[in-house]
Amino acid sequence: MPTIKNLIAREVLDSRGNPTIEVVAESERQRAWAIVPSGASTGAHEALELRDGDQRRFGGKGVLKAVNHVNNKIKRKVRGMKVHNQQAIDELLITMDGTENKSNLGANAILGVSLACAKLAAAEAGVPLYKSIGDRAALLPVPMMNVMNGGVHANSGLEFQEIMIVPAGAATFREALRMGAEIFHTLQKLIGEKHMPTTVGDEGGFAPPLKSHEAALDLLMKAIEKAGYKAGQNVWLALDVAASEFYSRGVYNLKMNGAQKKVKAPELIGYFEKLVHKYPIVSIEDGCAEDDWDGWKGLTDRLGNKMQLVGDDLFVTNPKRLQMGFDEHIANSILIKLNQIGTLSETLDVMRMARQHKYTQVVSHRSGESEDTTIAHLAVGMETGQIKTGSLSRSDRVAKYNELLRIEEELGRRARYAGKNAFAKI
Ligand code: 2PG
Ligand code: MG
Repeated sequence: MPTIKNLIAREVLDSRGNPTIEVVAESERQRAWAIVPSGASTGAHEALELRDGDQRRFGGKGVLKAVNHVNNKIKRKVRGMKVHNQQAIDELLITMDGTENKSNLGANAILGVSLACAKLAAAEAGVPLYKSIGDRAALLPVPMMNVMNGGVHANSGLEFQEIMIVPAGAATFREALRMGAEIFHTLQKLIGEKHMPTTVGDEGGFAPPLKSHEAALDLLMKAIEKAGYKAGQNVWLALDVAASEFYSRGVYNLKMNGAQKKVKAPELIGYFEKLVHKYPIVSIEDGCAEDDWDGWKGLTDRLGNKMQLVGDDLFVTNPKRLQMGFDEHIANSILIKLNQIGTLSETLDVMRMARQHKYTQVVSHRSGESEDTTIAHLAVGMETGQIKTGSLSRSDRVAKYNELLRIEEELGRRARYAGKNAFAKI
């Protein structure tokens, strides 16, 4: 039985140029690494990302404390553990930390170790990570591609954080990716024709200064058509509203029908209903704020039987919050982000829980990413059928799509594309 011989942590940069932690795990014969991502529209109930707060380095964003925790305390305890016993490794990390939100060692330190060890175990077994997660897994996810960035990810002036295309009508993942790229480039041309900048936001999507969310949706519909596809037949739309970011004390402050408005949840939901009526939107993420359970209840009652309603900031990949969702019949889907909870084992548990309750799952990147492609493996290994990992530009986003291409090819005839079946409500 191979054991963990060494852990090495270091401070590296993420896709926004902010420091993050990389962990290398070594056994006698193998080594594996993982880089932890970082959010911007972070949910209030997420596990804690430990930052140094030392203003003399990276504006306080350094992660040397987390790095030191791995290189000292954690390494001492993890050394000698069996590589394949992920559960025991993760439990040790949780116990060592001893807090509810992993604020002691830092969820970034903990996740780096958890993932590096998982990859080391896969390397020792001589299989790719997706196979060591799900031995017989062969389902390629439908990508939700964030081609229009807004909210806190870009300064477009639009509150909706993400407007995504969903090529669920493709026959294979490879074809879905091509469709996405073609639509992305057509959209680029259309924005250029309007003499607007085609520079991109944090997740590689465009962020033109449009007057309304409808204008963005119209432009995207046009791009789909011009690229030769049919919206509502082979490509659909999805939103990440990220409503917590424009919510304060019961009031949502956003552009609706082209004008800045301050509204309560029922009016916001009415606005979504209007949009859903007009555009082929199959999924809305964080339509209400993270602690607005009443708003969420109304949203689920009014739209939950028509479409996918994804809880991101709402559930934060946390079993307790997800259980509240089941109990109150709130949302019908969960966004899965490893660093919201902090270990692979806990993430897999939440995913199993969601499956049992027939909530769909979308494995997700963070707005601050890296060359690490773990989430592609997680989506296939757990056969979630959906992934969101940004636009069709910038290597931190495209790296995940490229990894999915490799996995699809490796699976050969066994590979299946989740397609429309991934969405209970298409
Ligand atoms: C989200 C994510 C990823 P962030 O809100 O879904 O798109 O953004 O990582 O900034 O929380
Ligand atoms: Mg989100």
